[in-house]
Amino acid sequence: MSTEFFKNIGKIKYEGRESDNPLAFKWYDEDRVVAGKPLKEHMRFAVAYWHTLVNKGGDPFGAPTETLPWDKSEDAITRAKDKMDAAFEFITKLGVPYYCFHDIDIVDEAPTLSEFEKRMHTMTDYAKQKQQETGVKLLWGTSNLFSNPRYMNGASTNPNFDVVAYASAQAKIALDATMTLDGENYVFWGGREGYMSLLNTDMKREQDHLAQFLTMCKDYARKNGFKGNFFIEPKPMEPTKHQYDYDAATSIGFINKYGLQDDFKLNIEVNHATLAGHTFQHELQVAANEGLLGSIDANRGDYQNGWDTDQFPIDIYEITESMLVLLETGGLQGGGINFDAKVRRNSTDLDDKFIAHIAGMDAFARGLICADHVLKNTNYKKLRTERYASFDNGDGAKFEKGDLSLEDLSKIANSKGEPQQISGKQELYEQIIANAY
Ligand code: XUL
Ligand code: CO
Repeated sequence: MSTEFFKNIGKIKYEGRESDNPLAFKWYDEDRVVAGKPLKEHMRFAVAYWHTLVNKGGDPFGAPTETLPWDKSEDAITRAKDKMDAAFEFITKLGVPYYCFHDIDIVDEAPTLSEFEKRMHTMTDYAKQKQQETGVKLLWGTSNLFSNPRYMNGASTNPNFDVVAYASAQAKIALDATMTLDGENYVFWGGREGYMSLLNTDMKREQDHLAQFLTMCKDYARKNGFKGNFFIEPKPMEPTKHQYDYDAATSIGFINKYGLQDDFKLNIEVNHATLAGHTFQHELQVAANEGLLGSIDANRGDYQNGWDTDQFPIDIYEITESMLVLLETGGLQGGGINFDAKVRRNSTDLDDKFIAHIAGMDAFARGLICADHVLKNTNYKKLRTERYASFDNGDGAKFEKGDLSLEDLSKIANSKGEPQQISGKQELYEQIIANAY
């Protein structure tokens, strides 16, 4: 029997909207059917290992604030096993079906690559057993190719080939771990795949190298039977000044340019969208329009400052708009909703981690329920469809089909004269969303 780390917390239950118990769901009734399927199937929630089990609240201005009871042993493997016991206890008590990890979240790096690989084998065996015991599954694995100082000039985009080779070897270990654990997807977030200064950077060469690296990883995993999706996670900056996977549109251009469209989709993160000067819903829509909306990293930024704060999602209005995109475009392809979010540095109780996830899960459930209500019981869809009615027949329909020339349009415009002014009715749409709660 492993140690119980979250001692005063039992299985989190759904108690409904009237409950004032902070350790119960108010909206996330996992079996409630919304838009044709249970909430748990829409959401496929995941716990992010790095924020909830690893992060101790250090920031550039101060030391860690949290003492994690599973982070005590002097021995790397014992410490990793304790951490994994805590992870599976947390995930099963919360009732979340998935988790996500970076290789070095699972176990510390070792002095050599081969020792690290050995550690990873030990820990994937341990994780496999834990998954079998609990039914918890791996939504995605990834490789941390940005924290170690060796990656200060980039990983696969490093100007030094030796670093590129090292990064590739590390990615191979993480791909192996993901496959051993039947991971459903694999993520590439290129934290340092970008530049700090264009002066010392051959951008085209670096982007070619990034594509080469992604292609090799994909080929290796496919050859070894991996059937899941590869996701690129866009972010415009931080830690680099400029990250190559800047936003959804840039990443789609990259995917198409390098012929990766059959295997790669996007993992859209809220705070990355806002850092890029977009809304979350904009990024979802851009990805969905291309058939590439794979997965979500759920969090939120602080809208008064401009960095990646990774706060837990709580903004129902933003989430409702986003869930509208999700419902209208057919949902996530292969992915789920991973809480890439951390409790604040001064939230130091162990139950804060539960409270944060519960509030985030409730916010997403509530947003989805509201979005479903908007689609089913309001004028929202009809209003938007009717805005484009002039293209449904006549010359508008001919234009859409490509049956009119510029001269034809000139004739039409001259005969019709000044177009009628038609209101965009933005406030009406906003009222509909605001009244859905
Ligand atoms: C960093 C970030 C990463 C990725 C995985 O901003 O979002 O945690 O999700 O590497
Ligand atoms: Co993320």
